[in-house]
Amino acid sequence: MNNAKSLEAWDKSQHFIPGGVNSPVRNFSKVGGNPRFILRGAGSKIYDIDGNRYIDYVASWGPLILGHTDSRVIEAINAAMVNGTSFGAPTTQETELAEIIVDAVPSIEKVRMVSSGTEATMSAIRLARGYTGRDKVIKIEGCYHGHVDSLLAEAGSGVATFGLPECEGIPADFTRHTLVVPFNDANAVRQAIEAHPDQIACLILEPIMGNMGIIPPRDGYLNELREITSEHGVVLIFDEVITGFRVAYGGAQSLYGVIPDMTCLGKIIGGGMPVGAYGGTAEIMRHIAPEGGVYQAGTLSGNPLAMAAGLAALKALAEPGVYEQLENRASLLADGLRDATKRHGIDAFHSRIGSMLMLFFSDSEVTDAAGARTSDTELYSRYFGELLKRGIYVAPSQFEAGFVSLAHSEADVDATVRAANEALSAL
Ligand code: KE4
Repeated sequence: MNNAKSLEAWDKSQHFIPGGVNSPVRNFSKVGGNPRFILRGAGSKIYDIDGNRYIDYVASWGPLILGHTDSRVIEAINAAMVNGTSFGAPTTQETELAEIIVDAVPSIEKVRMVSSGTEATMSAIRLARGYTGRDKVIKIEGCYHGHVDSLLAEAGSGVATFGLPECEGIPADFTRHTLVVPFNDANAVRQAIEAHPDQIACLILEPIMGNMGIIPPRDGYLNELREITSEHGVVLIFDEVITGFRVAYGGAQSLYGVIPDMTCLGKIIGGGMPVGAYGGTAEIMRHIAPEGGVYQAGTLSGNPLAMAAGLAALKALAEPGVYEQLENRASLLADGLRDATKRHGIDAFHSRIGSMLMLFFSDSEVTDAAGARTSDTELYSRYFGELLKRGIYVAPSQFEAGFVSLAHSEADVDATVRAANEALSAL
């Protein structure tokens, strides 16, 4: 597979852009090799500037649940574009998208649009702090909520000790109010709350972890979190930036029947355009400016092109049979990959919820971040490279998720399973 032009493009981009990319995970540093510079996408495929074609399971990290260049989305953007790209004034399309989200997501009575998932989670915890008058937040080890200073915290020495900055540039003070506890351990949350009575504003988590590979909640875990947080007046925030409209039209909260106080969204609701959103009960949301005293703003919030793309995407997802098709295609793929690792005698733990799936090269079940970290990431890197050679584009990191779209055909799945068998043989 020739990738001379991608190599040249990367060489040049590194002169002007840190790491040559506008988001770290794209530069293949976790898996080695050079990033492929993409020319275009179409349906389930992407094409790089050397003319190589890949079946794409990254899907722009989740947004493209309809596949690339879905005609409904492209036409919606084109129609919106001729009227203007941005006004900085309200449009009825923002209200229309808000209404769809309110109707679809059980926890959301009112919603504010922003331009990224990071903005959504950052604003949500600020609102929870303003609403409760409390300063501390609890997050789950291994959950990623965007690059929010106070949420880029790793576990302190003990359960009830405060988080430590997980990267340079974050003052220790910024994570001093952040408690970090393991996933799938409701007791740890109870302990952290009881150790700081009336001081915890919120608990924020991905209801299905999608940034450590994919780790589903244990039976009853989310229900217990709902009970504990209600008991102590702690705002429960589900970060559904990945899972919103992905695992079900109403997100993970509708799949598991556990309704948080607030929800963060992104990715799919923008149809591939820059978007994020946070919403919750009207009682909480009335504390956001201009109604309330918690400030949040954004030049391109509710951007007309993002609204047009998001509306087209969510209307398409509201069609009957959509989630059944996603489930059928993804389970076909997951079964094929599971058979492949078994046939090759390679220890792997396969994880899938709906159309998001990932495998860990591990001989045991992965139920939290610590478990994910014991998986063989070096083997994953080699597997990634062998798949890429064979025209299959999966996440360039073990600690991400794979996505099946409505554009993935059974032929795509068959081709992927065949390539996976060849890749595993080559390991
Ligand atoms: P953005 O700011 O990247 O739009 O969203 C941040 C975010 C918030 N919450 C969850 C659960 C997320 O997964 C994300 C971002 N996801 C990553 C990939 N897992 C985006 C890809 C990237 O960082 O390049």
